[in-house]
Amino acid sequence: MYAMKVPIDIRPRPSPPAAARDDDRTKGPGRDGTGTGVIVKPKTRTKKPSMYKVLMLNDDYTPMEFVVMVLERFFGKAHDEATRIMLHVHQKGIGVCGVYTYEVAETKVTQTMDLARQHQHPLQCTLERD
Ligand code: TYC
Repeated sequence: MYAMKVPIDIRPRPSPPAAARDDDRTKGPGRDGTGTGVIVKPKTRTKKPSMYKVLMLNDDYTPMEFVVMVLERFFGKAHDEATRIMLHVHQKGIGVCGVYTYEVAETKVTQTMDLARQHQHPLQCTLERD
């Protein structure tokens, strides 16, 4: 009896090529199990958000310049456009400052009402589903 050292390969075996494995490359939409594929248009699950008008109401006391300043500061209007909207509200009683998603519209209403209150102006601003 005698002992003899025999070399053995202890390296990890390489895994089979990805395409030969039975994984999800052969399953699902556009897969037919042959390893060939067709291009499938992905389902688009996008929903347009509801939009909301921010309305401004006329009153007898809020200064015109204050309303113009609010439209410039919170609604991003240029001076001429802000003046046009303010005059429309002054003459018709109500007007649209802009149309936004709910949270943006709500923020603009709050900013406007807070600043008006700080200056003790009765300016009113509200939301309406577009
Ligand atoms: N009517 C106001 C005035 O004569 C001006 C004004 C315009 C007030 C628009 C509010 O939303 C408003 N001073």
